[in-house]
Amino acid sequence: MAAWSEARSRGGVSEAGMACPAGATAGSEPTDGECSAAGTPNPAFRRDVLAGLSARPRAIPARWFYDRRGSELFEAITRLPEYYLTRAERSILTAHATDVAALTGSGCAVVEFGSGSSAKTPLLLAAVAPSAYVPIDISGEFLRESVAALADRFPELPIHPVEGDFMHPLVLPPSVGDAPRLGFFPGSTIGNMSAAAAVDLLRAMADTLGQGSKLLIGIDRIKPTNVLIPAYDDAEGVTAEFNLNLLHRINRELDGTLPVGAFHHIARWNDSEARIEMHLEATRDISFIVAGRPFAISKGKTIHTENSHKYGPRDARLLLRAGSWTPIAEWTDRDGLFALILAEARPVPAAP
Ligand code: SAH
Ligand code: AVI
Repeated sequence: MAAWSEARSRGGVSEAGMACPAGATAGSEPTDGECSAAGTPNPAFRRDVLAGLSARPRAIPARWFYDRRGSELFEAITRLPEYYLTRAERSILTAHATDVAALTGSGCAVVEFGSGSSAKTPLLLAAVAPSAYVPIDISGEFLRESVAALADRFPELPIHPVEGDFMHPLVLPPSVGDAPRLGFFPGSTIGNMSAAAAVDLLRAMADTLGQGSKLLIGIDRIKPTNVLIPAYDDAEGVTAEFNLNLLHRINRELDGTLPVGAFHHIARWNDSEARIEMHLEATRDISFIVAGRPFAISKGKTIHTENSHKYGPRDARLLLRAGSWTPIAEWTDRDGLFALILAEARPVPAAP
């Protein structure tokens, strides 16, 4: 919770419909590249990249994948035959959105964390008939376009997009009012965090949404590596392009000279951590500049760009409980690949 409190004083969110600097909380940082003042690199991106390239092992947080191109590439990934996650979660929502609505009731405000294209969201919105929808995403331009498409489909629904980093504190737009809150965190984006960061985020979500609110969360399950690895290293090379786009983004936004062609996409299963790791491996010794600073990487060394943790059914429920959420219902797809869990923010009884 310390990180959350510290971040709270820094701000970090803005209503996406507004110009970034005007909408942002005082002292907040821009999110995607377009929100930077002309020619000024996003300070948080610059800080994370310089720190990540200086650290050993080298690692850059996965949230920086999502500039406009990164968001488009992720959408292309969701349509790949190997990437079962989106199809599985969509099939669960198709089959069970009415069951979700029976437990949440109608008229709640739906707050979606990492909404991206909001492509699956209509399945939920149509079932729960919400009073408002608050999509939150770091990828500002993509968020605005997704909201425009959704507004065409749900013309009566008040939509309050928030551009920002959901790891930073979030104050819901006042226009959301007092309606009960339903958090929606699909896609297994929770898996992109360490367990500690996931628990902090879940607790922060419970604080933001309030006691008695509900959370519908998608969590990918542990499964054999012959299914997992192709999902993160597809035959067409779209995931490789998604991974390498981070280097293009660094070159574009931070005056980088990274030779992108000298890096190779890697997806590997780390069994003891129960996660897929994505790395960019140097195929030769490389020297380059980022934001005026010199760096070097030897052949065979990597930049760690993403973790995608997978959870067994009990692990997932334990994670939610650790994050202050009590699971109340759970659904899976026909093949048990993916789980959608409905949980409630409840005071935890003092007894063991
Ligand atoms: N929910 C969609 C998209 C998942 S991709 C789906 O299920 O298909 C992950 C999304 O989360 C992207 O749109 C990305 O821009 C957003 N995202 C990742 N890290 C974020 C962060 N720290 N704060 C806000 N949005 C974030
Ligand atoms: C958004 N997130 C849950 C995706 C995942 O599966 O970890 C991002 C992704 N990375 C590679 N492919 C998709």
